[in-house]
Amino acid sequence: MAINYLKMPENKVIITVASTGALVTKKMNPSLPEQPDEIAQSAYDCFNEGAAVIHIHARDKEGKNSGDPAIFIEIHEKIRNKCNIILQDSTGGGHNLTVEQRTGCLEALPEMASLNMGTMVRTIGEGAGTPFMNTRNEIEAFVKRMNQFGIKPEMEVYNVSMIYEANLLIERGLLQKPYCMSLILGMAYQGAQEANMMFLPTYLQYIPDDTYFSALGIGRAQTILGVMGMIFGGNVRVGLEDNLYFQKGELATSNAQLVARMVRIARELGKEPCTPDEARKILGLKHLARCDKEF
Ligand code: KMH
Ligand code: ZN
Repeated sequence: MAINYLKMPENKVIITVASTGALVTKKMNPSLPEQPDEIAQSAYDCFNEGAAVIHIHARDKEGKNSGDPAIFIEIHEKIRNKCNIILQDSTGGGHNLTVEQRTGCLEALPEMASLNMGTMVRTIGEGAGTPFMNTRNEIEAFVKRMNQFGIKPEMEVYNVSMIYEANLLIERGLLQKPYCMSLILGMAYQGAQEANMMFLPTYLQYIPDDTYFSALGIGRAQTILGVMGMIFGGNVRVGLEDNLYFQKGELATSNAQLVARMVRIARELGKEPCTPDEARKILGLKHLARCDKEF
């Protein structure tokens, strides 16, 4: 079988930071940024360490997941006042949001948005036992909405069968090249692929041609999978959304600490982190109103 996914230039890697998430709380790690000022500061610190993309979740004033476009706009503006990191909003939302509410962030015109590629069941947190709904029709509706705005989907693939859903979207002409895909191992959902590192090469055998991938490991798998991802010519996602610890028994002190570690490892592998503008070019992002600031 030919393996034709797109490899990054050998000396480059795009680092995404997932700063906040939907399942984790300040009680679990007091360094988690939840409010717009905190998220913007974290984005800036991560940008300074080498992150090119920030994956954003919004919370209301009480810390509950929110799909309110006004909060996303506030976060975007606060980040844009500090740096030109690529804005990627989450349409995954959280257990308390309807599918409709999860599209709210798209009104805020991020440059990218996550696109979850299948339905699973939550196993932890307040939403344990409830389905994380992403039916085929819903995936299609999300992507059509993104296309209306010129927002690039970052497909979130939690198991090998979800690659088939990506192929369907491509067949229907709903995705533009290059495609972007997070390959996830170890998510705490029933139906998600466990964190066995051998699944990374399996994913890579089957992802569509013309796809750049980002390796996304949960918990302790974050660092190991990130390193493997870079070795296989891919990109990496780190951050407190996916991993609250710096190492066993030691909470991470910030998102920037996790980014800095991945950048150190990347440099040992002969790779420099892409700037946001380099990443925009490689990923073919459209120039949307919210990147209209000179830096
Ligand atoms: N928590 C990640 C494994 C989303 O926000 O849409 C997946 C994620 C999905 O970030
Ligand atoms: Zn997320």
